[in-house]
Amino acid sequence: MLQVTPASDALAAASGECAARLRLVLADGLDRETVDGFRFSVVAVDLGQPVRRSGSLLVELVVLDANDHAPTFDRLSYAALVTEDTPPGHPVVQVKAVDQDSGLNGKVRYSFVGRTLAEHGQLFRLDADSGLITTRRPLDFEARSFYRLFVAANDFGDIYGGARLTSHTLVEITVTDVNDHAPHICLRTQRQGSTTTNHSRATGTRPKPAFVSDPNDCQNASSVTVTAELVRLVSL
Ligand SMILES: [Ca+2]
Ligand SMILES: [Ca+2]
Ligand SMILES: [Ca+2]
Repeated sequence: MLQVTPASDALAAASGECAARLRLVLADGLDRETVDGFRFSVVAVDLGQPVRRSGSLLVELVVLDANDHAPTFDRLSYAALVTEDTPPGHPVVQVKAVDQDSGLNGKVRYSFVGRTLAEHGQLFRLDADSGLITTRRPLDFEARSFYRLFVAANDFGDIYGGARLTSHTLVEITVTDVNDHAPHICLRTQRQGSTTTNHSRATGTRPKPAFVSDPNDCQNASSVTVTAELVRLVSL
């Protein structure tokens, strides 16, 4: 990859009267992430007679970094399940991106993209350094059971006056149900035609079949049907 200019023959021809100029030029591109340095010797030989003499120069070349890599997430997207009774501050999922550059060029900082931050930033928190997503507030399956969060990973390439490189990933969070709602019973009396709830039925009235609702998911609300039938039998 490296060559010595001028060539050794030219050096030898010029060495009789004055020092030759030595110039190193790149014959190919460098990649610090592949090879971050070179160490070699340049040897100058005269044409002396009867003995040729030589001198050498040890060259150590350090390849400095350029911000030529964007952070790369270890997955195209992330998915997590979380129960709705998860307490605030509880970890939900952790994203991870790596950047092959060195120093600040390779340091990764995570953030929600603007729209995600505006829509869900009050509910979810993303740690800028670790990529850990936690809850800020209690979740509610009955209010919303699915979230799509768009996360950006930035390096710090702009610190050196260059461009900051960015990658994105998608985090899908599914909130699962817990049985956090008791069935709500509504009784409609014949006499008043009015609605009472739970244990507030008036004495002497004959209720029609009860209407029972449960905002929980089907599985957690399935026992409501049995309960409702019992209420109706007792009432009749
Ligand atoms: Ca980088
Ligand atoms: Ca680099
Ligand atoms: Ca529930």
